[in-house]
Amino acid sequence: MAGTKTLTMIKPGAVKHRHIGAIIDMIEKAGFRIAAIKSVKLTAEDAMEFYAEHKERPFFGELVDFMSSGPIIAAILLKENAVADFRKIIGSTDPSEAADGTIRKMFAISKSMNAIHGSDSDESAERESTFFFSKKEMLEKYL
Ligand code: RTP
Ligand code: MG
Repeated sequence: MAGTKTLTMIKPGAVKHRHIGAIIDMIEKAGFRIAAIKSVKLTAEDAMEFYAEHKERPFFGELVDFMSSGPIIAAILLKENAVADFRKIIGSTDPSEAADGTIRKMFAISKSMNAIHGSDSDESAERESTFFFSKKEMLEKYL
């Protein structure tokens, strides 16, 4: 089934401030199923690989430092139209522009430390899921 999967990371700031439970609650209440989930700490090399598309951007160094600064939660989420619907509930990259009730509006500290990631396309969701999870871990029993 196309368009049913997205990959999220609860970023280091939100984990440090103990917002994991509140964020997962919002994700489930929005209709997503958690197909796989783990706590990991990225190395700087991991973060560079994950965000390679941004390597020429001025914020890349800051992004890599932040994403490797502490543990994150990575999860595969399932829902129809998952990529677009998830980006709606996380809100704009910059929390000052994020709509009320979105995860970034509630939990982001700044544009760099913006609480959560969501894949930007079905292709990214596939690549990012494989980055974190083996085939065995990718339970798709809800599909
Ligand atoms: P993400 O990939 O993390 O879900 O975020 P996004 O699609 O909303 O934004 P993207 O353009 O892909 O940027 C990736 C992450 O880089 C950081 N960023 N900092 N300081 C800045 O100007 C800036 N711009 C982007 C954010 O952490 C953003 O989520
Ligand atoms: Mg992005």
